Amino acid sequence: MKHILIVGAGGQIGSELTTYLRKIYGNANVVATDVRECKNLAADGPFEVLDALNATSMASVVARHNIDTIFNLVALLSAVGERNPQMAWGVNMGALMNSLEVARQHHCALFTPSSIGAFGPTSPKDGTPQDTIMQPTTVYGICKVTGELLSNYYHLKYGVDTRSVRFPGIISNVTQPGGGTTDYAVEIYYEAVRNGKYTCAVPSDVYMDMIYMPDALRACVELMEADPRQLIHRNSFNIASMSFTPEIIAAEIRKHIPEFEMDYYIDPVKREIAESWPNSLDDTCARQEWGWKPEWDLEKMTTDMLNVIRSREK
Ligand code: AKB
Repeated sequence: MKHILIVGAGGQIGSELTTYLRKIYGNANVVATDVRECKNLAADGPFEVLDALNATSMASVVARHNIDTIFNLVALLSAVGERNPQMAWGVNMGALMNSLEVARQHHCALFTPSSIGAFGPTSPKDGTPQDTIMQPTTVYGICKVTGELLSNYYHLKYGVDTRSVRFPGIISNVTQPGGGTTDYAVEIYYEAVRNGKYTCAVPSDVYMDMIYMPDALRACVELMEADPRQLIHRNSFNIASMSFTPEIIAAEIRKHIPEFEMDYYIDPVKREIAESWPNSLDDTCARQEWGWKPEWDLEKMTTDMLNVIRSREK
């Protein structure tokens, strides 16, 4: 990766991935784009307003900046997708199709995140394997499975260097996620610090895989830098680092804030989605094919999240 384009850089992953990549590859070599102005991303490197649904504009940015690697981070997440499935399909698949085509025409590598949402109620629940039944029941999941297949197709048919990981819920303290089922695991830390209590929309006993942002960012770079000869899979790798329920994360927060209280006001859409997803993924293939190894667990992450949020809220 020498000249990188990030599409959808204003979101939860993009806002931190831009900074992370700029530190590694140099500010001038990482072009951040989003459908909206993002002053923070424009402050230390190239930024352009780009509608990912406009393939001509995307191709023009790629050509002007001599891009060799594209990160397509445009996504309407699982819960918001259920409110407007047609729009979710249009945005998620439109951005992917344009990224694939621009990558094919301009000889770029392409990273597009998939998700635990690519699995569904018929997938094995515990230690969900890399290659297994994938029949998601959300439009988001259907986009992710289609995206994985289409990305593999572009690799097999046109030789495009497409790669991807199936992200768990990502927990971070820079940009809040929006419209996801796993968002509770971010909100809970902010509410614990600000108000000492949190009302959770996901049932207390539902396990989902989660990952701390530093591990998620490292996974993107390590996969894109991996020797292609080692990759048996491409789109998309299971990665895992921790799996917990709302009750378990609340108990971890209480180690730092003993008076922290949590109650529940269940969102039926989020309940159905959360219950349809795996409890935990098996990430053996990512470990074997490109050396994936998480560095953060729930305990370490909770200490860090609370410290960062506390210092910022002072
Ligand atoms: C969501 O909850 O929709 C996302 C995801 C797991 O892909 N965070």
